[in-house]
Amino acid sequence: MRRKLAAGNWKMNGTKASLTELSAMATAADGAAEVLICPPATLIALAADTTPDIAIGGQDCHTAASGAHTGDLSAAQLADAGASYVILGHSERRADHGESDAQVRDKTRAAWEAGLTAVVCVGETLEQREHANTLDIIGGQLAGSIPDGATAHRLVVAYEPVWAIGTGKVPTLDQIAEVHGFIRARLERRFGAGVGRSTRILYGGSVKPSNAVEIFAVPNVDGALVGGASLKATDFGPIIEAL
Ligand code: G2H
Repeated sequence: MRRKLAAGNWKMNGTKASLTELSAMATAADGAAEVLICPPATLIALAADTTPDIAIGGQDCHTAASGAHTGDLSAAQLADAGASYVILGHSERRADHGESDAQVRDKTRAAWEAGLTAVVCVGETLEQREHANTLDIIGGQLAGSIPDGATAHRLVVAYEPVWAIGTGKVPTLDQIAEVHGFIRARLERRFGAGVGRSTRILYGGSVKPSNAVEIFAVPNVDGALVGGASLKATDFGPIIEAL
């Protein structure tokens, strides 16, 4: 049985004042679904201290455990601040910082060593979808970004079509079903049926209260990675309740 997960990615948004949203979000959670918020790193410790009912995560980590890497954060530091998850390989990291699949794989390994669950993101661009090689792209990202040794406890996969992120455009339900089914099959093939069937696969990209119910009804959708609509409890609360 896969426990549903509503994950909020605050990206570079939020200040200490934003944390007042968390208690209202916790109210929407009835305990059946898991709620995760990944705030900017400046807020992780405070968020973890103030809201025990919500899991807290980072948005990136370095491949190394410590060292001379100005401005970076290690997975161990995220864990020390109270994080239990970290988002890795988000398309904004891949585009803005040139992150490769191999780097995402090494970061995932570092996250596991620190005891964090990695939310590994994959997704095609519009050009890739229009050239009909979406599944090839996703297959390559999965193979390159996830290290050997995945378990359902330490891995969550997020399918985020790049063209749907922050644009208001959402794939059809059939398109979501096709990619999530493909990801499930790849996880089963590589890690075995037990791990493959119990690993959660999230959909991400312009999830809103108005489309959450129908997206969550798609086979192999175990929750969502939500950006803009995770900043306010008035938006994220109904998404949590739709799970
Ligand atoms: C995709 C998503 C969160 P949004 O990046 O990871 O953002 O919901 O704003 O499209």
